[in-house]
Amino acid sequence: MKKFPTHNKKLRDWVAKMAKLCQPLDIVWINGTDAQKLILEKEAIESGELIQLNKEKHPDSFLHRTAIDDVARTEHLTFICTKKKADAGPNNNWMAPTAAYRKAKAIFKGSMRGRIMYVIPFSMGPVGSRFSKIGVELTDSRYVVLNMLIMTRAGEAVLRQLEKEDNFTKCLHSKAELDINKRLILHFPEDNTIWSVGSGYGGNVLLGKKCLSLRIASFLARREHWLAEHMLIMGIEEPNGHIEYIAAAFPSACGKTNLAMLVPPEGLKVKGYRIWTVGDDIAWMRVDSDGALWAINPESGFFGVAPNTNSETNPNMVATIKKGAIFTNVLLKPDKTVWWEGADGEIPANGIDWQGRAWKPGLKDATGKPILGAHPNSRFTVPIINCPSASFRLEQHHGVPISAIIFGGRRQQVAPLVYETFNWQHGVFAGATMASERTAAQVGELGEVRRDPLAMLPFCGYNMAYYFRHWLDMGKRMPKAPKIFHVNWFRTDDKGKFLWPGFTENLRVLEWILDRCNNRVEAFKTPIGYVPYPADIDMTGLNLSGGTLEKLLEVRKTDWLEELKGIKKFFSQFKQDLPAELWQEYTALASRLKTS
Ligand code: GTP
Ligand code: SPV
Ligand code: MN
Repeated sequence: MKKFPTHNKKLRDWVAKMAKLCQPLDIVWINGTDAQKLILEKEAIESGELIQLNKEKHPDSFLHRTAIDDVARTEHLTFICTKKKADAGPNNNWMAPTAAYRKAKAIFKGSMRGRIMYVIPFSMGPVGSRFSKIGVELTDSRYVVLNMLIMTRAGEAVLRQLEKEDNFTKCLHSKAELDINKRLILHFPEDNTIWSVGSGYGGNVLLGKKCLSLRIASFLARREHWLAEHMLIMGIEEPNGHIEYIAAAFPSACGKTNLAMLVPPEGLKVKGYRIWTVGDDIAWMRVDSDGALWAINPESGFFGVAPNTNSETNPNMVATIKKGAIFTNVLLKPDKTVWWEGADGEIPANGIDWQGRAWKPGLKDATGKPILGAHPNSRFTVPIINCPSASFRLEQHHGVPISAIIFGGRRQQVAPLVYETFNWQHGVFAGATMASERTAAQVGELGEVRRDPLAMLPFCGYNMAYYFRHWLDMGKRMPKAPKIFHVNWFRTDDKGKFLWPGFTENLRVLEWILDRCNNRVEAFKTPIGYVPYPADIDMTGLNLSGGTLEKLLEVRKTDWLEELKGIKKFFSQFKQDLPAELWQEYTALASRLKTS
C-alpha cells in the first residue's frame, strides 16, 4: 500500500482501519488533478461503469446506468443513529449506534475485495471558509469519485487544510453487492460519521450532499446556531441594478433547480431583470454582524432532474449540460447522444433505455403502461460554473444576504399561488406545515400528499420538534430576519391541468415578493396570510384566460378547515416536544378561518 499523503493522524488511522474492514486491493488518494481524473474516466469506461458520449456533441460527458432497484433515495433504508431514540424523533428511522455499526460491519467486511478504495478529501463550501465543513469519503466506486469531483471541492487543497484543522466528517461508502437487501444509509451525528453500503444512486452515495450537507450539518447547525437547509439560493437583479437574494425550500423534484436559474420572460426582461444562480439544492445560512441572514451554497455542482429539461423550461440548464456532465439513467441514442422524456428535439426512433434495453417510442409493459426511455428520476451532475447564470459570488466565503425565504410544495388544491406570512413565527408555522404530493425523487407511492416541513422531512438529522424550536430561536437572533412566503406553482383546474404556466413566469411572483420586502405594494389580508391583489402581479406578455389569476390566488375556507385536520394530526406525533408557539399559530389560524 502506498504511503498516506497526510500528517493528520486521525485521518491516517481512520483510513487504515476502514481499509482493514473493507479489504480493498489498494488505496488511491484523490488529488483533484485533471491527469488523475482522466485515468479514472478511462478505467470507468473500460469497466463499463461509464459510457463515453459523442465527443463533438457532448464533450467530456458520460452516461451511467444504475441497478434497476437503485434509482432514487431509499428513505426506508436511511437511519439516524443517535444514542437516544428521542433525538432522532418520529420523523426519522432510528437505530442504536452499536447495533447499526454491527449490522453494517457485516456487510462492509471484505466488501471492497478486488476493488480500489478511493480516498476523497472534500470541502462543502469554499476551502478554508469558516462557513465550510470538510469531509473525507472512502468509496470503491469510480462513479462516486468522478461525481464528487463535480459536486464538491475535492483534492489536494482540502488535504492541506486538514493539516491545519482536525475536524472532518468520516464518510464510508461501498457498493458491496448493490443488493437492496444489504443496503443501509446510516448517519451517526454524534460521531460525525456516515456509512452507506449497497447502493450506487446519487443521493445515497455522494455523501457530501444530503447525508453531510443536510443530515449531519443540520445536527451541527443546531448546536452552532446556524441553518442547514434544503433550499436554492438565487440573486434577482432588479431594473435599478440592485441585487436581492432569496432562498427557497421546495421538496425534491418540485422546482428548485428550475427556479434557481430562470431566464426572465420577455414581458419582464424588457424591464431589466436578470437572475444570478448561487445554488439549486442546499443552503447554509448564518446570522452576520449586520443582523441579517447570509447564505452559501456548500456544493460546486448541480445534480439535476433530467426529464422535462429543455430549452423552453430551462434554457440555462440546457446550456450548462453541453459539456462536462455525467448523466445517469437517461436514454442513449445511436449517435451516442442522450435523450429523456421532455427533452429538446424529436422523439428518437430508437435507442437504448435506462435499463440498457432496446427502446422505441410506443412500447408498453405487461400492464399496458408506456415504457419510458429515461427513468423519471434520471439525473445529471455538472459543474455550476458551466451555468450562464452562475453567480459571481460563488467563491465568496461569506455568501449572500437573504431578503426573503420561500416555502413551497406541489399541491393541486389548497395553497394559493403565493402568500406572505404575518411574521417569523407564523412563517415557521407555514414551513412546519408544508405538504406536497410525492414525486419520483424517492421510492414510494407517487402523488400521495405528505407533510414535508421545510422540505426537510427526509433530511433533518434529528428530532423535527427540536428543529422547529431551532428555527423559532433563530428568528430571535436576527434583528433583520428575512420575510417568509409560501408559493405553489402546481394548482390545477377541474380537469387536472396546471392553472399557472410556471417556470420562467414564476419571476412575476418573485417580483411581487420583492415588492413586499421593500414595502412597494399593499396586499390583501386573508386568514392564512397576505395574498396579492391581482393587479399587483405584472402580467405583461402573459395571456391567462379570464379569472385564472383570481382562481390561483383564492383561499378557500373549506379547503383550509380540512387542512387544519392534517396539521393537527401531523403536529400531534411530536407530543410535548412540539414548541407551544406552533400550537398557538394553529389555534390562531383556526379562529381566523372560523370568523372569516
Ligand atoms: P431535487 O433535485 O430533487 O431537489 O428537485 P428540484 O426541487 O430541484 O426540482 P426541479 O427544478 O428539478 O424540478 C422537478 C420537476 O418539476 C421537473 O419535472 C420540472 O419540469 C418540474 N417543474 C419545475 N418548475 C415547475 C413549474 O414552475 N411548474 C410546473 N408545472 N412544473 C415545474
Ligand atoms: C433530492 O432528492 O432532493 C435531490 C436528489 O436533490 S438526491 O441527491 O438524490 O437527494
Ligand atoms: Mn434536493
